[in-house]
Amino acid sequence: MNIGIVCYPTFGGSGVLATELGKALADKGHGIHFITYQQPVRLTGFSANLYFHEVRVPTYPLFDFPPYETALASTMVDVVRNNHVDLLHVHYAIPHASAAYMAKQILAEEGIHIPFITTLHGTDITLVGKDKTYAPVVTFSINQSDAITAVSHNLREETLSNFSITKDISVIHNFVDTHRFAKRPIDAFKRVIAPNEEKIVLHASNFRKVKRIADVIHIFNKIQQEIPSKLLLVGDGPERPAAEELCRSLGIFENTRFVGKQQDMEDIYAIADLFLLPSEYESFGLSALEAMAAGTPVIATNTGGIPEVVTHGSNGFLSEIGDVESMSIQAISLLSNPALLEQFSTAAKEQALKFDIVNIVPQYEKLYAEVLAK
Ligand code: GMT
Repeated sequence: MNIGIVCYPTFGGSGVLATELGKALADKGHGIHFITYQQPVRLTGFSANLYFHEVRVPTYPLFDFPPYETALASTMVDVVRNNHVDLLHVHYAIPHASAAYMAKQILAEEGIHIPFITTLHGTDITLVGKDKTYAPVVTFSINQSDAITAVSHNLREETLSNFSITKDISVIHNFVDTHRFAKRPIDAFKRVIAPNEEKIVLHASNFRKVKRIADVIHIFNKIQQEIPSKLLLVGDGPERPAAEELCRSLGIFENTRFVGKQQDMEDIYAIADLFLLPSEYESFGLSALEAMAAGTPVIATNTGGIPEVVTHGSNGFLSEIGDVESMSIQAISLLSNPALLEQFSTAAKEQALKFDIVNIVPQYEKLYAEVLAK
């Protein structure tokens, strides 16, 4: 099959998932055409089956807001016309689903039928999508999709309760390449972060409000009072300056390390003892799954799709949103008990296997075949 994948090219979960899906499909012999405004961050290395088509958005003095959606739809039309693309798979509804609908209508005028699948990832539904500024277009374009998928049962329910959806939504969970993430720790790297063999507590995100970074820091503050430990913070975003300031005001800046956006996440998860994800909401929590694949147990909130990934008391612990006290107690109980930490680490790896790339990617291929057979 030749598939056009539309996604955000950034470090966010939807872009990462879409890129990993495209790479896995290319490895299986499909022709994959990424269509987005810059090379996706995880699209590294060469594959004969992978193509990247940049969406260029010409500026003009009249445009206070350059019309990306129009440029995207036009690029989709061009890529489909010239590359025998069989279907479009758009990740994150806004504005990708409505651009795909527009491209589909334009191509229909030329006698080309191009179905499109929309994968809902989370904030496109739970935060941005249900804002009334966007909701009518989001609802319409989701309903016009030839198939819809959500990354968790929770996100499926959220979508059905917030929008008038007239079609079925299939659940296809996030996935991870467990082989790639089961790496041995690089000792030299570990010593840079924890020179005196301190425990390494990790958080990785886009530092948005929904991630509750202040909770990460307050949890770590309590941990480091009991256990020699370091906090490694990966990623960047609007909440980072406030997070750094909070570390300074709590007097723990020396024990924290903000390393910004990183490519080789498998090396980072490999050196971590514990992963913190105290989010307000996660449709799934791809970062938690990647941590688990590396054998790192997760302390998270009992929200959204996280309970579909993290099992309380087995491979991690789940608490109510904002319950910093419980999350710190659970973290300390794990970090202070090597046998328990090892048990949770083994269970985390086993749980990640359920979401292995080899189990999930065929679900997308099956859906593609069904859509094309219609
Ligand atoms: O906020 C993020 O984590 C980024 C966001 C995105 O759309 O790029 O991630 C969402 O999609 C991921 C992949 O499907 C999910 O694993 C994340 O849980 C989800 N984030 C939220 O729901 C907040």
